[in-house]
Formats: sequence, C-alpha cells, structure tokens
Amino acid sequence: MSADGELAGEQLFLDRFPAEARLVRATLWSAFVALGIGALGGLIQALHRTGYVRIIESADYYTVLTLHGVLLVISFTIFFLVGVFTWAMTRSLDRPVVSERFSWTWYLLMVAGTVMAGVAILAGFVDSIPMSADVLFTFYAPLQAHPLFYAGLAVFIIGTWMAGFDWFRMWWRWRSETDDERIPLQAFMVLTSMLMWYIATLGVAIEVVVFLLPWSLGLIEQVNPLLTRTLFWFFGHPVVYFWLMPAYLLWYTVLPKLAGGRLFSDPLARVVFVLFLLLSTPVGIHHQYVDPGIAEGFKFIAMTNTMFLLLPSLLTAFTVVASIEHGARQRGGEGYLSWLGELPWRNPAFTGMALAGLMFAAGGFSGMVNAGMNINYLVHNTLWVPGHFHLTVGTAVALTFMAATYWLLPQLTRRRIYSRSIALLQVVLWFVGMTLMSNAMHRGGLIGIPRRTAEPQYSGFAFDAGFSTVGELRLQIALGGTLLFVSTVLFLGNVIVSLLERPMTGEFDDTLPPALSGPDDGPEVLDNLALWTAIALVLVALAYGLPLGAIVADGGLFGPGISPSPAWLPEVLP
Ligand code: HAS
Ligand code: CU
Repeated sequence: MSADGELAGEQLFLDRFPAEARLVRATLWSAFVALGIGALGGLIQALHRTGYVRIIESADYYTVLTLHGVLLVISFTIFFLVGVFTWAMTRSLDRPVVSERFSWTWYLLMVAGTVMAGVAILAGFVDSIPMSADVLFTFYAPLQAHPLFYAGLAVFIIGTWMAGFDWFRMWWRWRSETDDERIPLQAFMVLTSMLMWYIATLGVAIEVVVFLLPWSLGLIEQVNPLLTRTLFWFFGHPVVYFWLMPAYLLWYTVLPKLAGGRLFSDPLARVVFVLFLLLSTPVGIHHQYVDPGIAEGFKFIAMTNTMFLLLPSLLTAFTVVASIEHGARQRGGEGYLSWLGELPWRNPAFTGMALAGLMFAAGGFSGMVNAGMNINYLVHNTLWVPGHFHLTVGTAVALTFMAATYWLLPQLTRRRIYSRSIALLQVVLWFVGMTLMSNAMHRGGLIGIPRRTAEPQYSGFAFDAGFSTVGELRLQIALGGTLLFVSTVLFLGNVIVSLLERPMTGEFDDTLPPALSGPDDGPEVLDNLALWTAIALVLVALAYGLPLGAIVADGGLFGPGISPSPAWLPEVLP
C-alpha cells in the first residue's frame, strides 16, 4: 500500500468491504430519493414563477420551495457526502468501520430526521392538518415551523455528528497501528471537513434546540429574531463548504485519475482543506450585510475573511486544472490549449466533473460579487442569489455527485452503468440547462427581480430596465429548469436500470494513483489536526464573540421577539 492508501490491482471496493459498500449504497439511495422529489419541486417552481404552468396555488409556493430547498441542499447533499466519506475513509485507511451497528445507527437517525422534517413540510399542502413548515431551508425566526420539523433537523444533525465520530474512530485505530505514517489524503480531507462541520453546527444546534424548538412548542413565548438569524448564518455559510469539500475530495483524488494523470500536489490539497477548516465559519455575517443591529465594523471583518476564503478555491482551480493538464499530456496532449482535446470527454464521470468545475468558476465569481459589502446591496434578496447558488451547490456539487456516481456505482454494486451515452447526454443537459437558468437568474437579479416569491412582478414596476426583456429571461428560466429536470430523470433512470443489469465480469480499475508531489513534500504540521482546530476556534470566537454579545445585549436572549401571529401587529404599529 502506498502512503496514500492506494491498493493497486485488487478487487472491487465491494469485494474488499461488503458491509461498508452496503452502507454507502444505502446513503446514496437515500440521497437519490431526496434528489428525485426535490427536483420535481424545482420544476414546479420554475414553471410557476415564470407563469408558464401553474399546477399549485401561489399560497403553496413556500411549501414547494421549502421542500425543494431542504430535500436538495440538506438531504441529497448530506446523504451523498456521508456515503462518499465512508467510502473514502474505508478505502484510504484500508480498514472497515469499527462497528457496523453504530454506522447503521447514524444512518437510520439521518433517515428518521429527514422523514420527520419531510412530513412536517408536506403537511403544509393539506389544509385539514394543523401542521406546516414553510420556513425555507434558511429556517430562522420570525418564520415558525411545527416542532416536528425542528426535531427532525436536530435528529438529522446528531446523525451526522455520529457519522463523524465513526470516521474519527477509524482513524484513531489506524493511528495506533501506524505511528509515523502521514494521514492518507482522502482521510485527511474527511477529518478536516468533519472538524469544520462540528464547529459550524454549534450555531444551528443552539439555534434549534435552545430557541426555535422550545418556541414552536410554546415553552418560550418569543425569541430574538436577529439572534436566531445570526446563529443560522454561523452555520449557513460553512454548510456550503460541507457540500463543496466532498466535491473537492472527488476533484482532487478521482478526477486526475479519470483524466489519465495524477494529482499535482498532495501538500497543496492539504493546505486547501486546512484553510477551509480555519476560515469557513468566521464569515457567516456576509449573509447579513443588510441586517440592522449588526455594526458595520463586524460586517467589514466578515467581508475581509470572505476574501481570504477565496484562496482555497483559487488554489483548487490551479491544482485541479494542473492535474487534468498532466493527464492530458500523458495521453499525448500538446500545446497551450490543444491538450484539452486529449481529455476523455466521452467518459461521463470525467465530463460531468469537469463541467461542474467550469461552472464553479462562474459561481465563484458571482460569490465574489456577493461578498463585496457595497455590491451586495445591489444583489441581495434578488434572483441573482439563486443564480449564484445553482451554480455552486446546484452544479459544482450536484453535478459532481452525479458524475461521481457513474464511477462509484460499479465499485459498489458490480453493475456497469446501463448507458454511457445517456449518462453523457445527462451531464451535458445539466450544463446547458444550468447555463440558461442561472444566466437568466443573475441578469434578472441585476434588474431587480426579487427572489423567494411566487409572483415576481410588482404592479406598476417594469423590470426591463434596458437589459433585456423580462419575457426572454422567463423563457430561459423555464426552459433551463425543464432541461435540469429532464437531466435528473435521465440520471435516476439510468442508475435504476443499471441495477437491473447482470453483474459485470472483467476488470474495473478502481485504484487511485498517488500524487506527483506526495505528502512527504509538505511539512508534518499540516497533519496536526488539533492545532488547526484550536486556531479555527479562536478565529470563530474573534469573529462572533462581540457581534453575538452585542445582539444579546441589545435585543435580549429571548426577546423582544416577533410573534408570527398577526395578533401583535396593533401593539407594535402606531
Ligand atoms: Fe455563496 C449566498 C459568497 C461559494 C452557496 N451561497 C449563497 C447561498 C448559497 C450559497 C446556497 O458573500 C444563498 C443562501 C441564501 O439562501 O440566502 N459564496 C460566496 C463566496 C464563495 C461562495 C465568496 N456559495 C459558495 C459555494 C456554495 C455557495 C461553494 C455551495 C456549495 N454566497 C456568498 C455570499 C452570499 C452567498 C456573500 C450572500 C448573498 C446574499 O446577499 O444573500 C466562494 O467560496 C467562491 C470561491 C470560488 C472560486 C472559484 C474557483 C474555481 C474553481 C474551478 C476549477 C475548475 C475546474 C474545471 C476543476 C474562486 C475551483 C477544470 C476543467 C477543465 C476542462 C480544465
Ligand atoms: Cu456564505
């Protein structure tokens, strides 16, 4: 075994670790169920908002939007990533999970949490059930959901914490047997992502358990909305890197192999993950530039931290593209750019991930625009922001996960993908659909079209302020959204039909080559997880201590609060 935990020329993952393969399959199937339902919600919304097809009442728009958001950005992404992380830990440490029973426990908790939250959301469609959770995936006060929704979230998050503990235990066991070896790269990526997640979820755990759940149960009368918003964004920014880091894990460790090459630099990859651990959390206030009640200075600090946080992604762009180029040159590619033609574009796993990376370059750019305090005022709460996150989580992450499925499926099920051509068409359709939809969303945002509304037109206000006609943007959004839905159906259909195929015979090469510049080329301190965690905690305390203190001092821990019921209106308004 190499330092990177690579096993050359051995059996499939499924043969070496049957129990772990079963668990990973379960997490992936759960992710795909969430993807299917969530995507349907997306189609309904895109057609409703643009006015082409309206099968729901506008009053139900937020129920659909919450279903779409929660199922896709919380259930689909996180179920998929716990599968990738389990796969990556097992294969890179070359050892099974410590206790299968424990692993299935966290998986079942995550399922239970999703079902609880899902039932609370779906109940919103049925008027006779006095339950709803139309609070969107940004579930802060003053919107209030049924307690079942918050309880489901809490159970789900506890499941992810236990999953992280599972992987740490694997690593501790490995460590006790191999004293001076560097942590294999994939394991390093999983552990740093989880440390980041533990810090980030402190915010949402306090928000939900101390404030929102007791409030929705009626145990406390009111909450401080700004406090719950701030605690939400304490988690709400780093969660985006929790989705992104597994995609990066795949770009760093699988994509170079698919391109026919090797990762350019292992130490650089470690630096990137350490930077995410350090910087992901102390930036959350960049979602609150327009919130009154947070001093401008704190917002400025969040902006500065955000600009530093661009660094790991810029490093990734360099390292991953360099690795791909190395692959192309290994395959005979030459010239400044003509090597691009030598890449394995017929391989859907490669093409999907490469297109996801290309789109992320655009999504990263719109993120930089969001992050600038003054430009943010222009785009905040407009359609620009959904444009941004459909490129990031909706493509960099989602398309990478779908493309990775084409590579993981044979290792996990011994079934070949039913149709590589359909798979190729699927990833290209996603790219085209998203180009149309996100481009129109960004442009719509710039001319002032708001986000989060079923009726984006205000009477007496023309949005087409010289940019383009609103009609053209509407058409692009509806068409793009429809293509994305078709792409999802092709993906799920292809995967399901693959499972009905006969088990494959012959070789499937699931080994991963070591990096060109290996871990020993970097300083050992990179692997000092305790040190990086301590620094990360200090940075969080510095970024959040004073703002949170000021919010509590001004507005009280549990008040003044705003009740969601209209009954308070006459008291507050003159
Ligand atoms: Fe963001 C809002 C700033 C990245 C997700 N973001 C959101 C929301 C979501 C989201 C969901 O500062 C909306 C939340 C809500 O509902 O209100 N975001 C940033 C910045 C980055 C960023 C600075 N966001 C992400 C990622 C997400 C995500 C990643 C999900 C996964 N975002 C913001 C801000 C807001 C915001 C403000 C608030 C807006 C508002 O007003 O409400 C950066 O991390 C981006 C860095 C990225 C780059 C790109 C590097 C390029 C790479 C590509 C390499 C190419 C390859 C292909 C591999 C600098 C790595 C090679 C292929 C070949 C063929 C060669
Ligand atoms: Cu953010």
